[in-house]
Amino acid sequence: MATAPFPDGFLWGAATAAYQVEGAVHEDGRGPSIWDTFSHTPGRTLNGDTGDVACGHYGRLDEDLDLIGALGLGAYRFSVAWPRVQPDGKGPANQAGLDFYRRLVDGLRSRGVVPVATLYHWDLPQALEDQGGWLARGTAQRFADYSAVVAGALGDDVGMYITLNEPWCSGWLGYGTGAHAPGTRGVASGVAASHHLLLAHGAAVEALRATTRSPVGITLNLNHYTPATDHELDLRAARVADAVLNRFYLDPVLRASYPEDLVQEVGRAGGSFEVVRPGDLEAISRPVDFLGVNFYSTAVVADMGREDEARAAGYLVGPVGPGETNASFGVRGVGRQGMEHLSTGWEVDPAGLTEILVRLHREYPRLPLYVTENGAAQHDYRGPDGAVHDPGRIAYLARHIAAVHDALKAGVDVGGYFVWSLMDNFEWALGYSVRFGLTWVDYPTGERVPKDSYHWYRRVARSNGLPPED
Ligand code: IFM
Repeated sequence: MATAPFPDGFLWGAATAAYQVEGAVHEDGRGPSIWDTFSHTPGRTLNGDTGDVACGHYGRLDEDLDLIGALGLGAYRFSVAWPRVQPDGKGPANQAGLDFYRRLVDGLRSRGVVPVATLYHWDLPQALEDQGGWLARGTAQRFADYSAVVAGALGDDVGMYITLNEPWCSGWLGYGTGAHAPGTRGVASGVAASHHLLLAHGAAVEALRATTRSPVGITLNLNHYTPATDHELDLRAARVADAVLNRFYLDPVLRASYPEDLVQEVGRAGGSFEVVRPGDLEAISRPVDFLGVNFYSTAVVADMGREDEARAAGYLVGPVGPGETNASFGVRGVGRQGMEHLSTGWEVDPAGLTEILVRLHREYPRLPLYVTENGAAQHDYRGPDGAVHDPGRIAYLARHIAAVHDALKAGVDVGGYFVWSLMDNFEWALGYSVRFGLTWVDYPTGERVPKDSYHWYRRVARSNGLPPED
């Protein structure tokens, strides 16, 4: 019996993404992606790590399916690698690539697990990048064509389709700050790439509707922003951060508009929304069936010119948290003393997840929500007993699952929760330096070792809620 039972049918899942786990980058006709190029460019990833081998998931599919099956999950979220399906980003499908995902989907179904497919988790075919990538408007239609190819092959056997994962990351980190592939910098390019990604989402929704009856949605990474002080500049920083990270993506998809304050801030920062053409917002806002929310940490922000005041008020001033410091917009992320932090430096505060879910329910009503990622990077190690004891991750997950339960009690429609990640994997610019997995991956050998959190999460899934001692 769970202490906090969840509604019947609540989906307990775990997530991964193609470039982070598959490896086999040259096998069976896969073409290069922007992350192959980026990770092989000196200085772009920590220790020069690449996804060439990653977890070797491509070659260990059966073993990983058993790992998922034994976990007793209701759903498994994976991403399809565009360059495996269309090596050049367009044209006829590479059958071997589609076959791999067919085996994955069938293997999940035969174990009673609902496949949830993300169509774009950042691995744009390099051939498309060579023609402008997400700065080129035409890439949106390429994405819709590719989405139709995938849905044509996998159809309704995929239980839910997610068009994009975290367009803020692929648009803003990829083409704004340059921290992610392809490493382009500039406010104008960050805005153009984000807009074209959103156009791609809208075009893919239309293509998917014509191909499958399965629900279609999008996943956004969202943060709850708190101003460091009630000084008007810090209040402004929190509003701007919210506009740039949250409403930039929420509003066009769900309200067919870009927020007015975002348009002004982008103008002040030297960019513009000139790429937006008549009809674009209608196309972007084609109705979706659900919204995926990725949540890891909360963020306290200050005005960039008020760092000394923030320090004097007792805050830790440094690069804390995902995406809070946004120099182009004068926003500085600060840390609260005494808070727990993940090994990425991100501040742990599960109340922020409840806040986000309740806010979405209030401001964008009648939209089913799924927590499509939530997880903890920890300093894991394999003990002398060969096991991985990760009480910190269990505590983090338990607190965030309780936060989802609080949102349900407040009347929010949350249909599922997915742990990031099923297994340790390639963490983008941070390479293999951080581990988020329920399963330890021994990178030199590829061996999988379920951590304590894996066994704990199996009990959560089985009892449909937190086990009594949590
Ligand atoms: O690993 C990433 C994932 O690819 C996207 N969401 C956040 C995770 C942890 O940083």
